[in-house]
Order: sequence, then structure tokens, then C-alpha cells
Amino acid sequence: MIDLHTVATANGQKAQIVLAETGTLYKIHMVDLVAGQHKSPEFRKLNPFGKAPVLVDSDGPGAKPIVVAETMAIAWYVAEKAGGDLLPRDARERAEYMVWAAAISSSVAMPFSMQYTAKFLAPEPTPWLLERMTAACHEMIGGLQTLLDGRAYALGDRFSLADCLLYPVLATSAKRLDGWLEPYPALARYVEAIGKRPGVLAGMTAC
Ligand SMILES: N[C@@H](CCC(=O)N[C@@H](CS)C(=O)NCC(=O)O)C(=O)O
Repeated sequence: MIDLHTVATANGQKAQIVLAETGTLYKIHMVDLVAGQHKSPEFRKLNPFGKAPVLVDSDGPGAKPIVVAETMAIAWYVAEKAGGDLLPRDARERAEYMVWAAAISSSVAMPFSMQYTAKFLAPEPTPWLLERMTAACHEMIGGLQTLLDGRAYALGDRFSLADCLLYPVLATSAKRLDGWLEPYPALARYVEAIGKRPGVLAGMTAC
């Protein structure tokens, strides 16, 4: 049995899309960030960093339970367990996948997280931070568009794990920016096409 401790954010959606695209059966447990559930001692036993999502597989490798935190790691674990169809197929794809996954999980995630904090969580307005982080979000979205240039999918001509990570950034995180993907027509087309996949739809609406 796979349990996913998740949140209705881009990170939760990334994990949910991989699970849906691979046809993996799983049970959802919502993590209440507002109540601080992710900082409880019980949750920290699953993820010492106190962040969602977290996956628990009672039937992990060697028929032993395993706990996997970090969205990128969850995505890889699920894809590998499901037979590897979504994984990169050779050294070139592997290198390209790592660039997508690392960029999405660090360079892109950081300004979006800070922009959200400045806009919605800061106890008082922080215009300098909000402006800086909004500009950084646009810079990163521009980078994603350049990386995708001329491709139907992140790795080229087939849907892969990289698309499971990329789609929620564009469909959910970038939606918070004024104009959304208006300045990025290639990404807007990508989101429209990828968003029609049944697995992507299922992952996006899982919670
Ligand atoms: N590097 C982590 C980041 C996870 C993350 O930031 N999760 C957010 C929800 S989307 C969270 O738990 N935020 C609460 C906090 O950081 O206190 C990943 O990729 O899974």
C-alpha cells in the first residue's frame, strides 16, 4: 500500500501526477500546513525537514516499508517501481532529466516559494522582496521556455517524468503571476496540451 501525505500545491501535484500516470494505487492523506501538522513530531518522523509531500510504501524494496520525502525523489521512486517507462532511457536523456529536475526543485522553486511568502504570508507588506521575487519567477519561467524550445515534451518527443515535474510549476505556481503564461506562448501551448492527459488531470484533481 502506498500512502501519500500531500498538499494542494505544485509539489503535491507533481507526486500525484506521477502516481496517476503510472497507474499506481495510493491513498491520499492531506497535510494541514495552516495547522502546522508538518512540524509535528509525528510528521517529522516521516520527514525530518518538516515538508510535504511524503510517500510511505508499506511494500518497499526487499518487501520492507520505505518512507520517501522530497518531491523529486518521490517521483523517481514511483516511476522506477512502476517499471521505468517514464524514466530517462540513455545518458543524454538522463543528463537532460537531471537538469530539468534540479532546476525545477531549486532554481525555480526558490523564487516561487519566496514570492508566495512575500505576497501571502508576510505579516506586513514587503514590496522590495515581492518585486525581486516576482522578477526572479519571470526569469526562471523564461529559462524553462528556452529549455523547452521546439520540443513537445521536456525530453523531446515523449511524455516523461520531467513533464510530471514541469507541468504543475506552469499550471499552478505560475498562475499566481499577473498575466500567468501570457508572455510565454510556447509554455501556454505546452500547458494546454499536457493538461489534457488523463493522468495529468487525475493527478491535478486528486485532492
Ligand atoms: N524540497 C521539497 C520542498 C517541499 C515544500 O516546500 N513543501 C511545502 C508545501 S508545497 C511545505 O511543506 N511547506 C511548509 C514549510 O516549508 O514549512 C520538495 O521538493 O518536496
